[in-house]
Amino acid sequence: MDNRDRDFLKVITMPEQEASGCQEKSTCGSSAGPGEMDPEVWEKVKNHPCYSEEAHHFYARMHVAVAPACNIQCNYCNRKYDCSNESRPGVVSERMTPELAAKKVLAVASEIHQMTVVGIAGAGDSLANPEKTFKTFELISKAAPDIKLCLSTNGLALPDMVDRIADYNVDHVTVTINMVDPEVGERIYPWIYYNKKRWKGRDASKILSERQLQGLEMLTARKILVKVNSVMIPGVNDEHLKAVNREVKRRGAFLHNIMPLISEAEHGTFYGLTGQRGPTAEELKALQDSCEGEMNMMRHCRQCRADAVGLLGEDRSSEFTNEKIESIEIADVVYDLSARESYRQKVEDVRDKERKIKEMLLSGLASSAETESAPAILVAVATAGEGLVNQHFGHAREFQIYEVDAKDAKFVGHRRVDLYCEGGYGEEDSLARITLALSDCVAVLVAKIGGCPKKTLEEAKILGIDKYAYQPIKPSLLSWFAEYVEGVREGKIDPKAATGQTKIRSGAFTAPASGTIPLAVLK
Ligand code: CLF
Ligand code: SF4
Repeated sequence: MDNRDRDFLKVITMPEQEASGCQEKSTCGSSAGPGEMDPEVWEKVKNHPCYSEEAHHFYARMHVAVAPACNIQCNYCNRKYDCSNESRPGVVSERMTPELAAKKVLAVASEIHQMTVVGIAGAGDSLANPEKTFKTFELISKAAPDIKLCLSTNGLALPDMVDRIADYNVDHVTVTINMVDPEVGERIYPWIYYNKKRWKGRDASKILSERQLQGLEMLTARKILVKVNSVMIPGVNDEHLKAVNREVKRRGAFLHNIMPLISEAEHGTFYGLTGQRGPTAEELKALQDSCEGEMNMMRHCRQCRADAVGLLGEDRSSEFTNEKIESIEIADVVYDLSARESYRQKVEDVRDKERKIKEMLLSGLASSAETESAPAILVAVATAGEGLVNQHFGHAREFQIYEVDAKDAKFVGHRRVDLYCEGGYGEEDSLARITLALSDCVAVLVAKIGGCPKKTLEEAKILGIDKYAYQPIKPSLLSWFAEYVEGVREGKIDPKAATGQTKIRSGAFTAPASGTIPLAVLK
């Protein structure tokens, strides 16, 4: 049991009188729990970190970059880098053979027991490389039968591949759909390669859109869960994504993940070179909010790389490079299925207890009429996982953002930041950037925070709160909301929330990250 397990158990054995909480509105979508979902669907999503917001606190995924080729061109992609439909540009993954990929899966699974899903999300399109993709699935399902298989595709080849996808028991498919109108599409896709021919302009987008929607219908008819990814491109498809949302919902998509365009000139993409900007955090949230009434929205995507390994908020790919995997003797890899199963059982016990504790805490929270009518606020949380406020401010590489009112604390996104505390010393430059990244939040809940960063944050009207250290996130947020409203009423808290159009820093954290993410993103 590591420190995080101990922290969590400390909380779930917390005496009742230490707890606080209020009425939690039942949630839907990727944040739903077992009581709010068809049991068959819950079985499929409960351990999948992308399909369940709750699961992403506990379970990890890994990608194997076995699919180098692509059959379309997106204006936000530079082939030098990974497929940006499901990863971020600017980082090149190591390409691998199906055999090396299967060996890597065994090596990672024997070390990271919470790794439950293997996805193929690049470096090009998984279904433009069907032999490599399906060979990889075949080898993995033989060697590691408890691991769920997942793939991501642009959808052009999808209708021809649905039978094979079903044959390999792939329960989760992501299709990137950025438009349902070829007029919009021709501003996103300069060409596609289909039926041995290169198609351009509106014809290309028409074929692509028809194939994507047909593939989506075929998958949902077979009860394969489909997540639709859409890249939000301001001025090109931002308003149009509401129509996309309606169309994919109508065809049975389970989840819609609207991701921000990442577009930097140094990535050499068409959009990067022509100055097309990505959305701000506020614009992205507003679009996600407006689609939420229509269907389940994913908000915890980290736009990971095509060889990402670990929990969604981390990336341990540097521990499992091709060179390291090649040097491992397969006979030395201990793939202990029962140890993995018993680990998962422990996690499920902890999740179950956590749910009960949350319900107990939430039902004990009283809220006044004043609290009930107070407007929602944004609050940041420093967490290392397991749904707890369990990270020091200075150790956070990202903050989770929750929208909180009297009834609900809803996960609405994350903000990636530079570490404030490097080698025991606070970095002033990092602090300035963190303050900017949290500028629309009124508080940040942390396990611990030093006096200096706390003062700087407070000058920007962001309160540093450490009284909920190692407690479950949602009840802590709801409890603090009541205090906040009270503090404002008594004049102890200045209600003026800091605001601003916060620039998004997207993509997966990569171990030695410095230098790989342009700081200009935050300037
Ligand atoms: Fe990978 Fe995608 Fe499967 Fe997840 S990622 S193939 S569904 S296992 Fe997840 Fe990463 Fe976002 Fe993708 S956080 S980019 S949504
Ligand atoms: Fe690039 Fe992926 Fe688009 Fe292909 S589908 S062009 S790899 S972003």
